[in-house]
Amino acid sequence: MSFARALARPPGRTFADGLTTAGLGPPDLSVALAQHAAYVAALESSGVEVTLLPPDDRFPDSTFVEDTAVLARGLAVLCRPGAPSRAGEVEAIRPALEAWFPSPAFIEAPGTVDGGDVCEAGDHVFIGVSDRTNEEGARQLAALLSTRGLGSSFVDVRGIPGLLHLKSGIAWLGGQTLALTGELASRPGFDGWTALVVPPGEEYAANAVLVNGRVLVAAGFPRFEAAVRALGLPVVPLDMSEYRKLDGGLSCLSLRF
Ligand code: CIR
Repeated sequence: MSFARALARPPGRTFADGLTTAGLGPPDLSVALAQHAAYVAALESSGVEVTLLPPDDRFPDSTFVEDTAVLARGLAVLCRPGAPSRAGEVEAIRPALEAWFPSPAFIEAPGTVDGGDVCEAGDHVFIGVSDRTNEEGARQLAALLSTRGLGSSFVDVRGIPGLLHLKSGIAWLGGQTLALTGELASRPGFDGWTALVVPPGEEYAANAVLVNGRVLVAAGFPRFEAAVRALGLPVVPLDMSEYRKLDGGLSCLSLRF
């Protein structure tokens, strides 16, 4: 996917209070900040101009900016996060987004959408129905995307252990190729797509990001990394240990457009 810009927000001092199911212990803020800086540098060296927003201690999960909006083909949809503690993040990021998207659309109640449940794959968008994104929110989003010529389909990801959002288990790798965890690959909805199934034990690596011809991947998953390289795609491994402790991945840390 080709991106000129991205928004990102380093974690704030309350980061360790973020939502989590990972059971990996509390994150270390100074390590997280260093990992964030490396992530931003990787985007910049991939040709993306990154606007860094100030840390926002009011919202422990606010570094996961991806969940606040869906940006596609000049359209910005401000989300309605499924977790009550994250609701205020949308208003907090709205002015920064409006600098680029002056007339955003909105997900309206009772719909909920987390951006992490939305996977753009060329002309198609997969929308995960999860514990955070409900069917009403998914329907509203699909209608908005269709105004930009984007087709969409829903993938029910509820009940998959360890999978917070759709994009915790899927990445678009260009053309018709998707990286998919085994669990997700076995769900309906991917007919006609070529699946690169993430090796068992390396599921966390499925949350990779294709940026201007390179793939940002979480470091420490050698079989997945080799499989992506075998597709002819350059790989940029990034240490994500502290974000993983809060159920977060690479895609969550930026809004790309
Ligand atoms: C949460 O539970 O909302 C955060 N701790 C993690 C959000 C990760 N975001 C994403 O996968 N897009």
